[in-house]
Amino acid sequence: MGTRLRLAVQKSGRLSQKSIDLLKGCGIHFEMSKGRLICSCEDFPLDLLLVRDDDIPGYIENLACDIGIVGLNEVEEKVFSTGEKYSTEITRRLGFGKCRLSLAVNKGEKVSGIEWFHGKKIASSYPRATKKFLNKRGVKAEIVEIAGSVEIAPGMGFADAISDLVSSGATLHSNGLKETHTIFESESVLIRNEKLSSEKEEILSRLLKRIDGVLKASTSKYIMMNAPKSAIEDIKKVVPGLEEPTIVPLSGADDKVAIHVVAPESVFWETMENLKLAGASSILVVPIEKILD
Ligand code: PRT
Ligand code: ZN
Repeated sequence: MGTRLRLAVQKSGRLSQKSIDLLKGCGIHFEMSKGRLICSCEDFPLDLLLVRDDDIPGYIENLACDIGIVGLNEVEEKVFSTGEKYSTEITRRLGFGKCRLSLAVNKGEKVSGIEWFHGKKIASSYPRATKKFLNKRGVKAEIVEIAGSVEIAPGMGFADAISDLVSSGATLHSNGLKETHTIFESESVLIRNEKLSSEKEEILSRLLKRIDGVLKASTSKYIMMNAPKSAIEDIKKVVPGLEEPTIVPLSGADDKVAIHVVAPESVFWETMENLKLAGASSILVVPIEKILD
């Protein structure tokens, strides 16, 4: 059996399905069965290791796995905030699992600035990243590491503040807390160890080409419309990417053309309305599955 790349993904949790969907979009398929922690791919030299997200940065750092899909928050905490040398790199931002690590306090507290946290007790599952953030700003606080349900700590009188992941803010709100400072923004990322063999580098670069195709396609749309020739210049100004559209003659209508273009941003109703105002008609916006430049 030739060289295979080993990829760690979250076994079950918020990032699992999207990670698998991304691989499927890349044409990579696995036979997944309950209880199995390693799956081999038949149509690509890749093995999948299904693990807890907390363990993924460590696996990559120690070369137990070559690459991994994990929240940037885990990489910040387990690798970048340790103060030690590391050989983990962020290769791609994947755009799903977006959230932020934030400081939060009881709603009634008046927090004028970051100095408020000086001498306070902060509960967090991200003690290193929180400490790094506060130290940089000259704030010394006591950080108490707790694994889960961080948001109940202030209400129980166990801490003055928390630092926790936030996405909609509903959890903070329902626990009587308010966000005061963002420590960092997070999303799922593809990480790699910088020390891979040339055979593995070659497999990774093939995989990255496919991932880029899927990511680019997910943020692009294919737009088709009809328009009078005289409106082409105005239409080009409406959507980025319309500078070089494909223009196709329409049979039986000398003064009209069909315009086709891949637009690098989501096309919303407003854009379509603006295209119409510029003279376009029969506007069709369709999703793109893959792009290979
Ligand atoms: O079992 P395993 O250890 O693998 O999973 P886990 O339970 O540790 O992680 P999981 O599946 O909950 O989350 C995996 C990753 O999803 C995280 O590491 C983040 O990168 C990302 N992510 C995105 C989030 C959230 N959004 C999120 N909102 N992870 C957790 N939350 C929690 C947060 O901790 C808080 O309790 O959701 C609550 C806040 O949500 P809102 O919407 O009320 O603000
Ligand atoms: Zn976890």
